[in-house]
Amino acid sequence: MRSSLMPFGPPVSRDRVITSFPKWYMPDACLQLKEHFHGQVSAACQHRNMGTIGLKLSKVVVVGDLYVGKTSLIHRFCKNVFDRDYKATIGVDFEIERFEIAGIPYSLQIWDTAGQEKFKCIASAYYRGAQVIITAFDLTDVQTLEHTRQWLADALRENEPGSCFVFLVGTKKDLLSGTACEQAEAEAVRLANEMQAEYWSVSAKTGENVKAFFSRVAALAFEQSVLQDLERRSSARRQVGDGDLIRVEGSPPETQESKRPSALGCC
Ligand SMILES: Nc1nc2c(ncn2[C@@H]2O[C@H](COP(=O)(O)OP(=O)(O)O)[C@@H](O)[C@H]2O)c(=O)[nH]1
Ligand SMILES: [Mg+2]
Repeated sequence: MRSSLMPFGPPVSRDRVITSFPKWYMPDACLQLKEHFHGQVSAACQHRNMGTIGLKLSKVVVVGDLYVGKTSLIHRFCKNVFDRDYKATIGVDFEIERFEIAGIPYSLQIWDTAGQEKFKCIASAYYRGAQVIITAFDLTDVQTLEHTRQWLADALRENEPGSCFVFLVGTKKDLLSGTACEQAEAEAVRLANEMQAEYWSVSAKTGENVKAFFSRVAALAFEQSVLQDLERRSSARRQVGDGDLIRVEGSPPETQESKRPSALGCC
C-alpha cells in the first residue's frame, strides 16, 4: 500500500502507515487502554479537517544511563540496523521519522544524546518542548532502572506539567528469558506506575517490539496533537463568535449594553 498524500511529500514506507490504534505492551502499565482513536480525531482525519496538521511533528527525547542501549534502539527503529560498535556522532542529535496516521502525515523528531549522559549534564535545550519522554534502562542492570527516576525528573523540569507522555523502556530483552525477565518486568511495571509511564520491553538486537513501541508513541502523540489543535481552533471560533463584545453599527446600544454592561461601559 502506498500513501495517497503526495502533495505533502513522498509516500512513507508501508510499516510507517498506522490505520488502527496500536496496542499497549502491558495493560497494567499503559497510558491508555482504549483500542480506537478518539472519535473526534477519527472524524477530523476523515474529513481532513486538520488545519495545519500536514506539518505536525512531535519531539521525542530518549534519556537513561550511558550504555543502556538508547542509540541502538533509535538506530534499530530508524535504520533497521544493530551495530555493536556504533558510536554516536558528536553534534548529530536527532532523527526524523515520518508516519502516516489515520491518513494524515505525521513525524517524530527523535533526539539522541551525543554521549553527554556520561557526565549527567544534558543541556536543558535537549529536553525543552518534548511531547514524549522515553526513559530507558537495561533489563539486566537494576541500577539503571533506579536511575530512571532522576532522568525523568530532569526532563520534566524543562517542560510544562502534564504536557508529556512518559514511557519506561527496558532494553536488551534478548539477554533475559523466563523468570529473570518476568522479575525484571515486574519491578519495572511498579516503577512505571509510580512515574505514570507506559512500560515496554524491547530488544534492539533482535528488533523485538521496537516497531510496535514507536508506533504506539507516534499514535499517542499524534492523537494528543490533533485534540489540542481541535481545541485551539474551537476556542478561537468561540472568541470570534462572542459577538456580544462587538457593537454592530446602527444597532440600538441599549440592547448591547443590557447584555454586557462592563464591556461597553467606557469611551
Ligand atoms: N544484547 C543486546 N545488546 C544491546 C542491545 N542494545 C544495545 N546493546 C549493546 O549495548 C551497548 C550500548 O549500546 P548503546 O546503544 O551505545 O547505548 P547508549 O549509551 O545508551 O546509547 C552496545 O555494546 C550495544 O551493542 C540489545 O537490544 N541487546
Ligand atoms: Mg548513545
